[in-house]
Amino acid sequence: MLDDVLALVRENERFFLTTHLGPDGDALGSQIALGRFLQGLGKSAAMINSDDPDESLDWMPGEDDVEVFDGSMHQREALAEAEVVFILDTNDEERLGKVGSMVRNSSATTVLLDHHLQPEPWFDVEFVRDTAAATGELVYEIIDALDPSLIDATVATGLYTAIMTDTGSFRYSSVTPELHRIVADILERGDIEPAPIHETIYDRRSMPGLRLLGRMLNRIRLRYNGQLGYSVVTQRMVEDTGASWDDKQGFVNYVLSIEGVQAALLFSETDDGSKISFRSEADVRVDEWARSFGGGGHRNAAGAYVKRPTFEEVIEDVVEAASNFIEFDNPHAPGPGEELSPEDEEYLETLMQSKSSS
Ligand SMILES: [Mn+2]
Repeated sequence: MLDDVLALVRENERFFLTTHLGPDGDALGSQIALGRFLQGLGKSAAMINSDDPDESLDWMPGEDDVEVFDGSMHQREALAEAEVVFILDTNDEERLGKVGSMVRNSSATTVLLDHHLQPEPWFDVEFVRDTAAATGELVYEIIDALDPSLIDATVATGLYTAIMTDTGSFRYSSVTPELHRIVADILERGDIEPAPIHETIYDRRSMPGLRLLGRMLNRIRLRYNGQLGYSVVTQRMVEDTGASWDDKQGFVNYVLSIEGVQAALLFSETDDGSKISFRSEADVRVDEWARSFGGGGHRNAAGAYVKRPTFEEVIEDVVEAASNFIEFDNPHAPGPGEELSPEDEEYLETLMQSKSSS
């Protein structure tokens, strides 16, 4: 509950903040905003994660205060001395990486600030709302209740980035008039402009990244009468284009943007299996479907990691399972783009490639 969190902030002096592996805009933005706010209250706040954030976030003010866990003495001290540990934007020990078990076993009061479904049971205090647009929204509520005058440009940039990135730039169903009022307050108090933040995050695609996007778009397939779309990023595609794995961020949204598509999947090939991103339109849920493959997440955005011998097998299994979780309209009628078999498409793609390279 919010009140419990407010009391903990008022009554304690030493805080430790951590978030999930591969910190995204919401994870890092929420962490910096809350850490900076606590420091503004005159408290100590160590920000330590198991992993570096995505490169697209290295410009964020306050990012230098966030450390990657390296086992050093001062980091261990920071955790040992902390009275309160905040876990942000994940409710899953494993997703915290190396820091996970240390945090779970620490003598501090552990506080979960999060908007994912089905939290693990080990947190002492939970401030969780799965309808919140972002963890950043919850952090704003804490700050707003304690001392909103401490929202400076750093806090504001963190909160804005958190909310903007987790709402697909304010277009998901989690976006409400109230959220816009919160964002307006953040912009005013921090005296920051939104445009440069959007540009730094979204307009920094690399050429190899765009080529990878092109390859991914070429491989999109539709099923269930055009209501399910899926595509792949193979290790070969990444090597051929010279792209990095980070470049595929947001790719699945292109698949979901196809007219008629209600649910979209992106399969990324890894050394020992497949990483799957699930996305869906507002009234279609994908979280249970992801969970059935050992993953989890939100109603409209979830993920899973499947270790299987062949990539193709994973794709087949997950696509086949779709109809157990989603009610498609007239699923067996052939939809647009379903006339060619994957083999035919593959063959045409090879033809096109040999033409362009000759
Ligand atoms: Mn989030």
